[in-house]
Amino acid sequence: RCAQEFVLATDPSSPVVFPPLLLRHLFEGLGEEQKAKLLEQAAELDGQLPGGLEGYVTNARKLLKDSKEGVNPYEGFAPSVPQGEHLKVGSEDFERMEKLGREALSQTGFVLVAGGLGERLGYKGIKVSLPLYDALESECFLKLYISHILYIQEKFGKGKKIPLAIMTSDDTHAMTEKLLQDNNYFGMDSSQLTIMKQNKVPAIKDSDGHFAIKDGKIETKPHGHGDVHTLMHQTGVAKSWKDSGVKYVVFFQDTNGIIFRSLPAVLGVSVSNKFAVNSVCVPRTPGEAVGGICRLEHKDGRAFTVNVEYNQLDPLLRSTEQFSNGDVADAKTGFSPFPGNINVLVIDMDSYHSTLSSSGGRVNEFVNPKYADASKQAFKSPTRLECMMQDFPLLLSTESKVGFTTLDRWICFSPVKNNIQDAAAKSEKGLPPESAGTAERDAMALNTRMLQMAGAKIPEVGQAGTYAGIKLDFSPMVVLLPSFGTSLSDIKDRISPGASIEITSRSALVVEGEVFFEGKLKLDGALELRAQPGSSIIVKNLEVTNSGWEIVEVKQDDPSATVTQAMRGYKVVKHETRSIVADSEKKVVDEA
Ligand code: UGB
Repeated sequence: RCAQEFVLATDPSSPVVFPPLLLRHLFEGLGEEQKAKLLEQAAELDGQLPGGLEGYVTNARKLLKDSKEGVNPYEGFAPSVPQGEHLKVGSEDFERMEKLGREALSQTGFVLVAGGLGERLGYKGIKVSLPLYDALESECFLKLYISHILYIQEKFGKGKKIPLAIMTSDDTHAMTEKLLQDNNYFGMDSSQLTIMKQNKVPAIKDSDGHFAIKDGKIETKPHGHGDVHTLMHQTGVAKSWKDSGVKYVVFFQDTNGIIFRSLPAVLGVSVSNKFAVNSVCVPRTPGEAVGGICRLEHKDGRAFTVNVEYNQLDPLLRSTEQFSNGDVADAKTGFSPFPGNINVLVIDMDSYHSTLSSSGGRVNEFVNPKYADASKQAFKSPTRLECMMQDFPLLLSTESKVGFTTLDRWICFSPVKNNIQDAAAKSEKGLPPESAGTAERDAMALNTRMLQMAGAKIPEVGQAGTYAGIKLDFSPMVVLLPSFGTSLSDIKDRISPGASIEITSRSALVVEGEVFFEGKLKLDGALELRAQPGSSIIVKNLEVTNSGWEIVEVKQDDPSATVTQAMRGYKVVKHETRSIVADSEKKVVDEA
């Protein structure tokens, strides 16, 4: 059938045989050489797609038909608010979960999904190369994540290397490899790191599932973060991690710089509840671009707990009697009743591995075409099938326990997703701006609160201003680098019960490595305490007063502003800094 209907387009002796009708339209008007090139590309795509080109097109046609006919993917399902764990940072429960989680860290592997180009952010480089803090340019997201893993390995790894897998894409692969190589893998042993590249999938130009052509080739587009599960299976990473004793796999996103702070507690929740999948959630502002976790129950008895993506939540709720107002706030809390999914998943390895083996890790695909007109035949621009990593629970057997952990937003979620103009518009509407500036502000506020909860006297309010339309109330500029500690318990371990730490609102403090506060610290200005690997600093008595650091507005057209300063609308100017560094020794600071 293939030979008859399709090979007419190419050299009959070609060993490449494709399903009929898939590509024939692409060959119209092409010369033999162009046809051969196109076929070569098609053969490559055919090999890359788990179900081949035929599987891809078959699913695309079905999904496009459903989309054209307005089929509701949740037809027959009633949504309700699911039960889950709610943890208050600093509560007894939180402490208990952190303790449990710390014990499980040596059996954990981490997976970073970093294939997204970040079109909403409009940054040319890879997002993981961005600095979280303006004052510390070298502390890019990737370095922060790896430093947290190395800290965890050192303290809780029980001599084991903790593995990290990074999913890249054609858009990010070369730049990610270069960033790692140029920086010597940020201190990580390359043997514990795996990079898995996701492939793009054919773009589709109309409701019949015809592929789009660009520059003589089949146009391709990203397939979504759901590819991570297929890759964990295909590359054998999941199996080799399981064989080496990994019991929990943590998936996280590219620009959520604070996420590691909450992971030990979240892991504890997975351990204590024996969750197959545990999604980290935050109270969700209605209308914000995070999915909502819903319990979906069908009349026929099917029921599951899963993320409903932000563009689908409102129509789903409106189609019901109970939530007929759509995606609106609960009057009592001011938040959506549905927990907001921040796409951090902790998956139990046994469930993960067995589900990958039975499903190949292929999560549900969906399509979201923007139609050119009411006939719903052609699209404004080519679309493609996509998939999401948070749909993994749909592959699990029904008896698996799927849960979630809702945490205060400040301890787990502040990504960099939007360019400064869009962020300002979101801020205006009361939605989280999710910009470079808000991520930095939130990271410093988190560090400040952690010090406070560990016993320091430090106000939560520092400098405030409006930068490129975004109002930012900063805390003191506190940076606790991962080598100083990850979780709240880690930070508490650094401060002796008898220590007295007083920091003023205009102060800046950077702490790196094995630093211990045993006596008095009084800070009114800027101080850096940096203990390099193999050294330590013990603060017994220290008083610092200087002119410190200042947050200064940067105009969008200021030619002297760096790209990352323009993204924030401000920069940190360092007037004066007291710096105490230990290179290889134990340094006791006692300036009484
Ligand atoms: N990513 C890939 O690795 N490959 C891809 O093909 C695409 C993305 P976005 P979005 O945190 O607030 C998600 O684009 O649309 C990586 C959830 O679906 O930032 O904001 C990419 O590099 C949503 O429910 O996702 O939506 C990045 O690390 C909510 O949780 C990650 O995937 C939302 O994130 C997310 O990519 C959120």
